[in-house]
Amino acid sequence: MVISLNRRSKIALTVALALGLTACNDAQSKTDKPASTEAAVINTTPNKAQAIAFINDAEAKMAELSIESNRAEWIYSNFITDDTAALSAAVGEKVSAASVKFATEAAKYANVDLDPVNARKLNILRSALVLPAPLDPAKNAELAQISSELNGLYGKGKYCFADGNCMTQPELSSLMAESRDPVALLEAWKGWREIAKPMRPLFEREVELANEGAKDLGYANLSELWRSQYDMKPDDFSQELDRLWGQVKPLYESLHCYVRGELNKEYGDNIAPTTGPIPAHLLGNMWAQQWGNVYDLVAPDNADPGYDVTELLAKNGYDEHKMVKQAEGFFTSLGFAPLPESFWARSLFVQPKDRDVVCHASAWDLDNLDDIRIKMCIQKTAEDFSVIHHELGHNFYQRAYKQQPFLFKNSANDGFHEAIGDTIALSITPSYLKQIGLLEEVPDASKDIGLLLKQALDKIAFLPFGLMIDQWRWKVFSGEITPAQYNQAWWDLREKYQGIKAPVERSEADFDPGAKYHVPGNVPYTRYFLAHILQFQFHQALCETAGDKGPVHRCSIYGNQAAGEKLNKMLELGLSKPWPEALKEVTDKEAMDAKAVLDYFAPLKTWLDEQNTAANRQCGW
Ligand code: X8Z
Ligand code: ZN
Repeated sequence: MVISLNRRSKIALTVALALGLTACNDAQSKTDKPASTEAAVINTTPNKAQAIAFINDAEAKMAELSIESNRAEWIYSNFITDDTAALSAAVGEKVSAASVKFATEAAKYANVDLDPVNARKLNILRSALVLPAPLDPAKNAELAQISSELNGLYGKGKYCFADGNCMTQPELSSLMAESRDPVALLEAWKGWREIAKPMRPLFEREVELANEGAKDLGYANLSELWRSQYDMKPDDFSQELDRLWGQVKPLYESLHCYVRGELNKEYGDNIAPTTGPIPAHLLGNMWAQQWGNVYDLVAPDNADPGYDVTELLAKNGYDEHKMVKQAEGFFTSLGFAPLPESFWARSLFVQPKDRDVVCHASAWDLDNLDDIRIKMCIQKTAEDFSVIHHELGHNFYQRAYKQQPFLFKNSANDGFHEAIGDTIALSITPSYLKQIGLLEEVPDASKDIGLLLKQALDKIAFLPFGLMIDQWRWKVFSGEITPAQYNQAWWDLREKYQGIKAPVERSEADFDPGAKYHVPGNVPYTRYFLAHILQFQFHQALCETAGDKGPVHRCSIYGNQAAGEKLNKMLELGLSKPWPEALKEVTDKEAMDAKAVLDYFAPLKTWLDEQNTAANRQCGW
């Protein structure tokens, strides 16, 4: 997977060894000196050579361990059984012990004056952990086991309806997307959340152990550690998020107001009232995180573009493989090399009928070189066509930075990794669909509001969701939210940020956060909020590079090699530079800025406000 240091893979071995040798020779010459007062001082105060030797050794060991870990995790996620869970836990324990050992040791060199590359690597060794185990080996083993078990509980999750029909997560998600029957929607919504109840004690213990691990490493708690991974102070990062959210909040509120009003027309006052938070089961998505699936319910009367990508895919005989091939074609049109044969042979595209797999889409880099793959239970829908681009964005990023040393084989910050495929998917415009033969006629400019509304239902609706998950987790980690308040605090934040409420009463017997993959999976979520800002910055800048003169929501960079080159310049940096420098490669700016989001949706914002005023809607909740 692309997720963290604990879940990555092996380095270009030659690079690691070369670095390791240089440092080893250097360190060797120091220790070979006859004992003297000077040598004694060197022994107690670590010097530069010792620090570099440590970094190189740690980097090589982590690189090696990552291959073993990736293989075990790949097999576990593709074949969930008690045995593969045990193997996953065992390797997790090894990786965790090594990364905690190196992170602890790295602290010893904190005051050594190092060159920027090694200083950065040292910092990565110290802080790039998402599930730090306590130093106590028994607790490390316990944490690894809990982590595997939580993943398995999510992957194996099913809900069986009264008629005996059992559904997995992708099947329940399709129902949530397609059904307009509030009773069926409610049952699927409630049913899926049953799978999370048994996670609660495990999650509580996981938090306890990982917090202890974070403290062992010198952080106040796991929240501080997670927020330390953005080339700035943790509290400054929190403020940065507030700033970005402040920029987009008025747009979200206009959208919320409009959608709530339209849902009321469909479902009536009892099910979808015109005031207060929107019931979470009516928005076309299991978590009410993206609302594009209810576009048909809220589409503008005169500005609907008149096509549906799901239908176009079906009409043109697209199966799962063809959908991925088409997405690959976008990347190659920008100048990226095609995916290797092994990608096609080893990826999982279709949900197997005969076994439990983790269906949540992911991209993997098994050997940190060329063995890239995706694992996804693809549905033949517009939504999953986008998700495929998202996943391939990870794979093309991984391949672009494969020449970097292991510790820099990652994105500039985690939001960048999540933004690349989405940036490409923003170029799936009507003219692109025409170019690839899916669409016959490009709708004229009078249909722009429809196009923008569809996009906003996914991208703008997502923003507060992308933010609130870690607002909840950070408070859980810091102890501000206690286990007795897990579910109530979750819904308080859902209401505060999203203006969404549970459709039925919930209690502390429920554990609704566990019904979202990234909570049992321990994947930080703020990355997706950042990605939803960054992708608009990237898209705007790349369209400019491509010389596109039209409105940015009509721009597609398909086939533009200059845009591809610029993008690649940023991607190949990996994590070797602070993220503002990487950002500058594409955007010429060093700050994240939601202005690009506001520019993109400017005509829609005006239209939404007009609609809300005309309908005399009381916005807010
Ligand atoms: O988890 C994902 C990707 C894999 S990194 C499919 N996403 C978030 C989600 O599904 O909740 C992409 C958008 C947000
Ligand atoms: Zn992703």
